[in-house]
Amino acid sequence: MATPDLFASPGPSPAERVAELRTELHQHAHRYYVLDEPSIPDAEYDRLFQELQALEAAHPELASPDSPTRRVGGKALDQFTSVRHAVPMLSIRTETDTEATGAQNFDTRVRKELGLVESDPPVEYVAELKFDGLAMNLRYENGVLVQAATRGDGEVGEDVTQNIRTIRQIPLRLPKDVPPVLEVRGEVYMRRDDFESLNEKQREKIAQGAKNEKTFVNPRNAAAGAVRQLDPGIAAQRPLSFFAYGVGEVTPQQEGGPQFDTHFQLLLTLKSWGFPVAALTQTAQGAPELIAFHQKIARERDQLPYDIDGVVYKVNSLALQKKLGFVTREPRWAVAHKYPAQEQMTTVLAIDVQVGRTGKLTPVAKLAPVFVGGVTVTNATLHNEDEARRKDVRVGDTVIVRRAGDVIPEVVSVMADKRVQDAPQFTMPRTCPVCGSDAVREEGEADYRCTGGLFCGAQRKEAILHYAHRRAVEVEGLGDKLVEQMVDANIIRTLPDLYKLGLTALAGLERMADKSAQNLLQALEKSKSTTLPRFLFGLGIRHVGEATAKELARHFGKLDAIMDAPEAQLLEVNDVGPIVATSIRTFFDQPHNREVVEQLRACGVHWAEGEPAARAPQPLSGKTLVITGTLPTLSRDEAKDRVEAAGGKVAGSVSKKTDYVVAGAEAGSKLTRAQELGITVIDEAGLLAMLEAPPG
Ligand code: I6G
Repeated sequence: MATPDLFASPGPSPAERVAELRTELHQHAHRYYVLDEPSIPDAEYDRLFQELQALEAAHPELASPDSPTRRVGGKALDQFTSVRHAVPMLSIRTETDTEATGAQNFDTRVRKELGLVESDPPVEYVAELKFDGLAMNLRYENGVLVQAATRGDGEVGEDVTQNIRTIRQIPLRLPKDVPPVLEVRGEVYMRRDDFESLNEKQREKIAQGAKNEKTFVNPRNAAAGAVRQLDPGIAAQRPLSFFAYGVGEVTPQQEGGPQFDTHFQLLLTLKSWGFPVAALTQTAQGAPELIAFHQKIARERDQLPYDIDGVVYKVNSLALQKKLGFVTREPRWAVAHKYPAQEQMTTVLAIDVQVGRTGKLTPVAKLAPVFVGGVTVTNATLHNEDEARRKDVRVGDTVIVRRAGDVIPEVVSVMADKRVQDAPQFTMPRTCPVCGSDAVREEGEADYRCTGGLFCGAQRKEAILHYAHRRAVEVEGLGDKLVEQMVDANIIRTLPDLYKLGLTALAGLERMADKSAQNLLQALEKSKSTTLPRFLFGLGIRHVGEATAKELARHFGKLDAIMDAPEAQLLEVNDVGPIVATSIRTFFDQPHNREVVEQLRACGVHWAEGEPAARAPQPLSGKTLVITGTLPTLSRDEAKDRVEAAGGKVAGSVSKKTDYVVAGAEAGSKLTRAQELGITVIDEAGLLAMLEAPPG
């Protein structure tokens, strides 16, 4: 049984809590609406807001006209001219029950208010999207846009006409038949792709030392920043979009002018006048169709090109809307039905560094579990060192986490004012957390990488697959499924374990028949006899591709010479620049990698070693060949190897620069092209003769 805590403080009284909440909400609202710098996620703001609403409902004596619950939005900024709305810009009630019951509750309320009974037909609604943007009132006089104003507190907004004029989707002039005064209401928002490229540009500016630039935490925040940008020139560079969803003042309706009976007709008319209306808008009969709409959009939400935080249901008949009227400034005929929030607050318990299959190190924030975007999240990627530094996430920090769709959750910002004192800055480790090898970040790259490719547990599968590849040491039949199984079953830990496999170990694997096991063992045996370039390539040294491996083998002749070569000597090799030389040196400086090479040799992997290349020209030095058709004895790969070993290059297509075309059976267009260009065509016998011939 839990012991009561005798020393626990009694907690604030309702009056104290109401005061606390009001102060806190005022501060957050100021940051959100006025400074466009939200400090808490919307969901957290909603939670505090609802707590205040509930307290005020339970204690009417605590009501106050300046409570945040009495306001629709934010206060107008002094920098913009204030605009008193001809018709107040209200907000709609939010249904926070994100399940189907949210839609059901709304329909039940509407039917009750209208005095409908069960046997009455379903109410017709319009179902729309609730964009995550800013509400805007566009005023047209005689068909010309004369003013654009933000919602502000619902009564008074800000005149942002200059900035809104830069939005291409907003018509500046309307067709002739529109009412003389027409206010169109809708949402200004930023598409996700536009948001990404804007932030990319911001990051570049910051990297180049721009002082007053910042990145934006989400598209809504970026859109708000653009709309309330004091310099319209800058606003014009911020890509905004618009969707219309209703009207404000409309006067007077002319004779023969458009008449609407329903909200849907109104939307169609707005569309015909040139306003963008969301294509997903539809009518819905009763609660079942509202629920179906909510579920359909939930499935499509992540693929939409813009953020939405819910859907909106409105009674379609304007006569019924009038009948339903308003309750405390919110229409009874509309509701916003939310989806689970995609941003939430939580704390960072630790920052771990994970190593990927290819050796990439990724810092990951370990989080106190938080329900966000419909799942419980405990990890959020910090991407790389620069991102982690830029966000300055530290252990113990309170952070905003975002999870949208199937995208990996990420930390969007840190609440610096909640930082634990003396929390140390995160630094990337200089050694791999899995195998202890050096972790290096190459010039011009964002990621640190583990250099213990042959030994590192995280890179095991990739290392084995690469070694066994057809163009490396080649172990026939050793594909990714099999490697996956063998590594997961711990039958092989490092490459040399491959050569210690026996029939019994293999027989235990899924779908491994006796015959396949024998074939694999034979293929392994065969792979022991290889060439130095193949072996070198098979080691998976970063930046050492097939061609570089061949150049290295030709230059040094022996593996030990390569393993011990200082960078200066490596730089003497054709095609080897500083990045490649450093990569080779770092790889062989890792004792674990050298051990693996020794063990492979001890297992019998061998090749013919040669002398360091005499600088004398080779038979095909400087020549480019194209191989086409089927050759009688050599495979395409073998022919390519032989040409390259003789100093030649093999190209994929015929051009004026081609010296010879080697044509086999059924050679097609490449042969025709060679004949057109007058290039010498030879057969396999001709090639073999050239390979034997002395250079010249
Ligand atoms: O804030 C809003 C978002 C979307 C709305 C709205 C809407 O319709 C799709 N509709 C109304 C009538 C209001 N606010 C007041």
